[in-house]
Amino acid sequence: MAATNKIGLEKGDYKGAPTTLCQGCGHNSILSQIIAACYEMNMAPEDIVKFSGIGCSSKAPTYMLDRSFGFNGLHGRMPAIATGAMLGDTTLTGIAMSGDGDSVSIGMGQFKHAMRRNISMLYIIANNGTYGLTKGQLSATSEVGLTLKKQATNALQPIDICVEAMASNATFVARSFAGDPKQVKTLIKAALRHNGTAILDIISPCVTFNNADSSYHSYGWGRENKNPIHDLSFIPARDEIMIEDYEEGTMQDVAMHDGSVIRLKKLERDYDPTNRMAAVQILEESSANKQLLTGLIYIDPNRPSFVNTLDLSETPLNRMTDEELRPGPETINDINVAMF
Ligand SMILES: Cc1ncc(C[n+]2csc(CCOP(=O)(O)OP(=O)(O)O)c2C)c(N)n1
Ligand code: SF4
Repeated sequence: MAATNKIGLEKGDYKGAPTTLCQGCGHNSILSQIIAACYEMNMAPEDIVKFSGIGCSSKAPTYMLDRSFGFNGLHGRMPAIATGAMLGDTTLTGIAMSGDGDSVSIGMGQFKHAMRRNISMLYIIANNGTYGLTKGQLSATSEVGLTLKKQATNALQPIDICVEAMASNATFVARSFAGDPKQVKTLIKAALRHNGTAILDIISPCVTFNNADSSYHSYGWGRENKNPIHDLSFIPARDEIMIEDYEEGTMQDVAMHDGSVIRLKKLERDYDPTNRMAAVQILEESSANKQLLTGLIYIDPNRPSFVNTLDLSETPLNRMTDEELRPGPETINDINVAMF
């Protein structure tokens, strides 16, 4: 008999339709880690809502969590749909999957406003430096000098997703590589517990259109240039925090709002992901040194999410009656009078 988690579900209960993405596509490995994280965190699929835009990456949510709710938006417009849904039902956990074309080329405005508002959701950008679905055009994250089949050589500066996230006051900024499933899964788990927008920029190679070893979004380049800033583990609230065999001074714990903890084990350098200036600096340094910096780059677990800022009622809006949602002219009048 297949193993079950604490809510009695098998891993298969978290799967979706069979993938139609190319074999070896990084997006498939990201999907596997989302499925594993939700299973291991004992999340009911019915309490999850998936969001996406347009692209191979945005098709991907079809291939996971088929018992969850799902919205597939217009190209680059997913954050607006997610904003509405996450305000409409505050009991759900949001998982957004987008691409560099979807979020950073056509959808940059929407992407930035989601972070500014701090909409509570895991927001993955499966970053392959190309438009895979439309057969391999250059994207806004393609590096200078990248030459793609049937395309000119890119002469324009790339947009760095994590730098943009920092500039937009995102409260959780991380980068990973689809070829590092352990780190991807740990970051997904932490992001699912974050009370705000958790940006996960995952380099996710497009094996069909952008996987030459010299390309910054390929498996070869990622494996050669990956530079993790720490070893991560995630300890859910209620699980006993085990004392592990780490040397003093080599570890840092960051507490999440629900009591879960992200434990960061120092690798080569001391790095504090709650230090905003350090985050901006390390991103600039890694870009200058042409390194694929991975790990939890920045976190602010204390800033209020959009729902907290708006001070929404305990009862989700989608559970209220028409009378409760439209209080009528007398109530509006009372409110106006009270404001004078
Ligand atoms: C308004 C609009 N413009 C252009 C397109 C064509 N189009 C579809 S997907 C896509 C890019 C997808 O790239 P990305 O988000 O990086 O996803 P990938 O396929 O690489 O995973 C484009 C330009 C569209 N569907 N709608
Ligand atoms: S075309 Fe590229 S991005 Fe699309 S499924 Fe194939 S490998 Fe993945």
